[in-house]
Amino acid sequence: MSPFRLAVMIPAYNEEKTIGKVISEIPREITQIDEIIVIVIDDGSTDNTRKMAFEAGVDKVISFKQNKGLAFTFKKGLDVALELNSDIIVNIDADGQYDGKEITALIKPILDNRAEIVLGSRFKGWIEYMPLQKRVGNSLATKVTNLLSGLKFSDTQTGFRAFSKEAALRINVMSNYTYVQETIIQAIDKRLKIVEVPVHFRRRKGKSRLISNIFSYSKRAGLTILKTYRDYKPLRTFLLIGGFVMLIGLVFGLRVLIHYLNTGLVTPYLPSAILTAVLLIVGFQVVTLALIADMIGNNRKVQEEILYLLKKKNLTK
Ligand SMILES: Nc1nc2c(ncn2[C@@H]2O[C@H](COP(=O)(O)OP(=O)(O)O)[C@@H](O)[C@H]2O)c(=O)[nH]1
Ligand SMILES: [Mg+2]
Repeated sequence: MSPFRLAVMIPAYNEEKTIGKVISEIPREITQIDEIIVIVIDDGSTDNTRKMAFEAGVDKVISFKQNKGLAFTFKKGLDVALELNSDIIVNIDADGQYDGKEITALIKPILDNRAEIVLGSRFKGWIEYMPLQKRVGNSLATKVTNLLSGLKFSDTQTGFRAFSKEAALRINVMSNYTYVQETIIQAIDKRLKIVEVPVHFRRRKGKSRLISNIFSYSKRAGLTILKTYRDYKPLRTFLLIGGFVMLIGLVFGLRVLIHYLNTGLVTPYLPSAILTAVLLIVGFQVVTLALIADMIGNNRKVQEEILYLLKKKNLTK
């Protein structure tokens, strides 16, 4: 039987100061795991991230020539880990905020066959320091993701996660910017069991690489969340929009109708009547769009299944 392998991937962008410590904290032995490989995906760092990673004993470094974004890097990390025939893949940030020693607890639900994905929850765990802005942003993003996914997580933004091989094969990250919510929404749609494990979150040394401005982050992350929802729930998305437009049309139409029934005249309410007609037509068109979007969605499911089988065949042995 081939050895049971754990890959720990670390996306890093100019993290020379912390990457060494992150790597050194990763356990080199865990019961039930035969082999542990540490992979750094260096996203076009212009400092000594690569060098420091090697000094700390990393097993593999993938370097991009230019910065490609965290989500792209994450996707590449999953692919590389699968190519190395990993059975479990852990993602940990390069800034040292998460503690690699907790990987043992993080992967336990997968080893116990209780989960396909494990989220290291900071909010169920212990937060040394998180600026107010981020606290609010995180809780807001978690609420939105929960609303769209219909489940109740405490921390959907965490960068400390574990994936089974099956989950890694199933998930297709589309965004370039952030993978955190997209992976959760997809996983739920694909019926991959997710559990949360409490983790420690330390104060960040140095400035955030990802979030320079909370508003621009919210905009980009929000757009990614909405697009993912649209892609995975096309029928519901467009029915909601179309239905809403038609409902407003009906509200205006009701006035016209009541007046017409009472007096037999439409003329005093002509603007309302025109508005009603326009809203009903537009709403109806969006409802029709829902049917087409649903067909495209079904197509996507078939394509994702093909991609899964291809990945399984080509990326894993
Ligand atoms: N690959 C890649 N990683 C990034 C990028 N920006 C941030 N990261 C990494 O993503 C992780 C989270 O970023 P961080 O700056 O800690 O974000 P924050 O903790 O949410 O403020 C860290 O390991 C960063 O090195 C990027 O553009 N590309
Ligand atoms: Mg961080």
